[in-house]
Amino acid sequence: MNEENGSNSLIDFGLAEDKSKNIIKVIGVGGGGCNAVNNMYDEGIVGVTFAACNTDSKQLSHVSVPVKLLMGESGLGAGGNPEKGKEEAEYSHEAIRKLLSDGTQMAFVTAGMGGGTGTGAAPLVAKTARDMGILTVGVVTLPFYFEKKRKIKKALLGVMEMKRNVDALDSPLMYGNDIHKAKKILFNIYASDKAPIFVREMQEIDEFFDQLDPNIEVIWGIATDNPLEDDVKVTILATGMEDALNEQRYNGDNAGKGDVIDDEYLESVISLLYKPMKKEIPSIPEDNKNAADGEDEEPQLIIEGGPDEPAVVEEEEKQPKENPLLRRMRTWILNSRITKTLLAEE
Ligand SMILES: Nc1nc2c(ncn2[C@@H]2O[C@H](COP(=O)(O)OP(=O)(O)OP(=O)(O)O)[C@@H](O)[C@H]2O)c(=O)[nH]1
Ligand SMILES: [Mg+2]
Repeated sequence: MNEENGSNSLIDFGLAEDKSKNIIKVIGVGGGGCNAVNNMYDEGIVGVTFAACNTDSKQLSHVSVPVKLLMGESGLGAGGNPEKGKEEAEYSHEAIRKLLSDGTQMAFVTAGMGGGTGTGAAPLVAKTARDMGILTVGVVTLPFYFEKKRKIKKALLGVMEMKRNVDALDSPLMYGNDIHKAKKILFNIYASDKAPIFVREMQEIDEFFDQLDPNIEVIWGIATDNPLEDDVKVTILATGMEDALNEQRYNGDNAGKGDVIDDEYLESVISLLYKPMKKEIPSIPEDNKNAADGEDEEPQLIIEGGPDEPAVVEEEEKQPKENPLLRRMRTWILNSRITKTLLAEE
């Protein structure tokens, strides 16, 4: 019933407000976080509401998400300083609470770690949500390796702070990335009315899930997305994977040191998370081509464009090591008409 339209009748056929759309909110914090929510908003993702929070008024003015919150007073950004980002968020604590007081029951807080706002303010936004009893998930990215270690270390400290303030932190970069070890998967398939999903394609999905932990908990759904036309889009949210940070903490040299986070620890986490992608192709050197197995020989690198005939290398070996989750998905995509995949990171 709608009392606001002045009707006293018992039966009111006026349009009811859809309150369910407020249940899930995706909040972008900082430049990277706001870019992420902006992309989702522009893509027309339905069923969730978006909010963009930043300390940088200029960046915020370019965001098309209608709900925006300028945190802090200056409007000038946090200049790469997480402490400043945190202070600005603390200043706007009440406004953050208000933003979440619209019936939100689940919040995804997303940020690019490594700058000032996302790194410093996102944990506070997450804490505010969780303190309000909202199921809070963090989705963060770490800097690219080319952004260098100083920034990566700053980002890792932010991630650790984030972990303390969310119910299940998720980032494809944060874990060993092995979806085989996932404990829970939230899975949605989008197809157009013109080209709905076929049973045959559902069997492909079966095959994909057959490769995962048999005890995995799967929640899934199908939704219509007509602009996809002949394509299909899949959204996967996988949680419960091995956490490289925790593994290192409990199994590495720092095991038992509690919350001590020193440079050595950060260095060791970086070497775990940023494994170099080597494209080394072992080959038998010309002189030893006929030698039995060449067991004692060091594998040689083939220099591309060299005078020798190229070694015949299995396609599998040529491929650089990459995120197994993405590789799995790609394998799967090749077998079906799914051409677009949206993962938490992409
Ligand atoms: N993939 C991707 N990563 C981004 C993007 N923008 C920022 N990032 C990442 O997020 C990190 C933090 O950058 P920002 O989000 O711009 O920083 P901020 O949180 O706004 O912090 P300040 O500007 O210092 O207040 C960067 O180091 C990048 O690794 C983006 O558009 N795409
Ligand atoms: Mg910024």
